[in-house]
Amino acid sequence: MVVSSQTTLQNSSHIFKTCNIPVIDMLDPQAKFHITKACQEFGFLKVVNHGIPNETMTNLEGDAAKFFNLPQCEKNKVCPANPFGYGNKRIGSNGDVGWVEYLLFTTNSEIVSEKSVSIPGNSQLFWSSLNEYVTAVRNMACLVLEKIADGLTIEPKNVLSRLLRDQKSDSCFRLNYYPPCTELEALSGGNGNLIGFGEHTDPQVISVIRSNNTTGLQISLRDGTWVSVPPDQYSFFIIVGDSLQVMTNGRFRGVKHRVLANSLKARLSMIYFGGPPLNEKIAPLSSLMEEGEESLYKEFTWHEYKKSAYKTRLSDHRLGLFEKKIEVS
Ligand code: GA4
Repeated sequence: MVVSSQTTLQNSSHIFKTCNIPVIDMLDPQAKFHITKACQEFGFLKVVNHGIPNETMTNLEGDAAKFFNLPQCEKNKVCPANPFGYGNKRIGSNGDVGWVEYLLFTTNSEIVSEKSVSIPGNSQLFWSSLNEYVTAVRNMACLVLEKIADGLTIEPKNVLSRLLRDQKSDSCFRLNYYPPCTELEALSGGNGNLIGFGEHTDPQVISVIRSNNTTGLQISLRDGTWVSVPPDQYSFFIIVGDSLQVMTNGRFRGVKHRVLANSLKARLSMIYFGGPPLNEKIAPLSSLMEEGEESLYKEFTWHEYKKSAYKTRLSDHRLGLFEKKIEVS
């Protein structure tokens, strides 16, 4: 495992540290151990040597940029995100706002449904770049999950990846566009930190994020400090979701992350959220539990968790409702 160098990074008027984010070389025979360690310590890691052609990323990036550069009235013709569709500043339906525009799609293990969102113009190229990208990234997410199973020495090897490969996998995909904010100082109330996408954990199993070369993404370390993640358009970042936290009975932690607006450059990110089928029970994997170990969570299905999560605000501690209260005698 390589660790990225420690630097500081200027994000508008505030200086945020960047930390030693684990970098995993997928071709390294030891990758399974490094990934597992990174998921335990950070819930976050960067993947290099992933084998996904750069073209797969840049094609979609180009098509997405074309969409977000359309006149506002054209973008407004796309169905408003509820939750799937085009969104502008409003995130979810519980009052969260951010300096962001987005397209949110639903996807199972095979295809990003064209029915969920109607893209203006001749959208065939858009859909083909999108499906090519999502297929490649899903395969990579499955490989990462298989390495995790291996690293944790649990059987079968596909115990986690099967959730994303299931035909009924309830996954989604999001294109986020953060326009440069020239009024950043004024809008941020003078502290220079305007929220692009507010702090949150992802409810699913695993998320894979790729962005253009613009800063903004930050993760929260276990001690609560926010650190900036230096952008890298050739790599992918893996985020542990709430469901994986539960399946590992808290050995892995869903990482809190957020995006800050940038005053100069637009940020464009693409995120695949790998989720289980709706009827899947989300519970600690029995092959991982030690003798006498009890689940930290109440029993629930992905459908129950998702329903509850979509009623929360971004920064809420969504898993709290499902944690077993420890009795102190
Ligand atoms: C966070 C992860 C994904 O982007 C998402 C988001 C969803 C949305 O944008 O509609 C949510 C958010 C996310 C969690 C809490 C609820 C639902 C916005 C929100 C306030 C698509 C997801 O699955 O959960």
